[in-house]
Amino acid sequence: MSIKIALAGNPNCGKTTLFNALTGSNQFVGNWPGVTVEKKEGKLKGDKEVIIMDLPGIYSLSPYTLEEVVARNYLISERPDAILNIVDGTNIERNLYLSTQLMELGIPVIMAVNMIDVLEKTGEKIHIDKLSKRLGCEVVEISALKGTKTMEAAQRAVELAKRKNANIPVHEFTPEAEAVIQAVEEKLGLDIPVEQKRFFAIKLLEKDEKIQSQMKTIPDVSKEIKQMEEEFDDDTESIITNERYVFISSIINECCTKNKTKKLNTS
Ligand code: BGO
Repeated sequence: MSIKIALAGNPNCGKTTLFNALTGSNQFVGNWPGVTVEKKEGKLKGDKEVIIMDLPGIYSLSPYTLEEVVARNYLISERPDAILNIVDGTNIERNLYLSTQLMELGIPVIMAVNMIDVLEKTGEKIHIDKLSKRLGCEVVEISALKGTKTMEAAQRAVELAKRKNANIPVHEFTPEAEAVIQAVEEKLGLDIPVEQKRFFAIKLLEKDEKIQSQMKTIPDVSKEIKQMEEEFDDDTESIITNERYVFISSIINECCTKNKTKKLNTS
């Protein structure tokens, strides 16, 4: 049986460079069914049993762009064995917004922090042990361009896929938000496996109507939405976005340090 690893990340994070490095000429390019979004998959160099699926570059798992919908429908319905989440280390705060969402899907995630060659030059440091602990997932530093640790990242994704252990999201929003998410989770039907409940509960709270096509039973969560909007005096989508950014900024404060003395030498 082959192992499927999905490559997910923001546009410009180096995903194509990594995909090419991992698959070489073993690539198949087509379109996602019904849409003109490019679909690329390839076999991992040296291990033909491992399929790398290159998802479209996206900033979020929201329903606003074709790319986001294609990527999340694939992740939800096809359920790859693991997600290799590539993040641009020079822009990590923005990239983690997607990462926190990927980790709610109940699929094992490993994070590859890319552009490490640039960080070495600027003197910025990402403390990957701390980052790994805060996110509850393995983290590896890579340079897709230079080929540094790219194969190691893929091998670790394969090992993770074989272990089949989904990450348990360690991040928590404020207790008030968590209580509402919990209440929605309890209303979800048996068609939603336990490890995916957080993802679907948050999507329902965000009033994401497109997600309903992925669910057999759709609970009425209008009471929970009203409660949350009254408590936070905002709309639920903005509340959840804000909760994510608060969590991400606490991670950045703890895990990233800038070196003010070193400057990027562009020559
Ligand atoms: C150009 N290190 C460095 N330094 N650059 C990297 C790395 C890395 O580890 N990984 C990727 N890049 P994509 P998406 C470019 O194309 O893979 C660079 O969108 C240029 N092009 O080389 O395309 C990579 O698939 C002219 O840069 O990302 C590429 O996720 C001048 O990041 C860019 C400078 O990589 C995006 C860069 C004509």
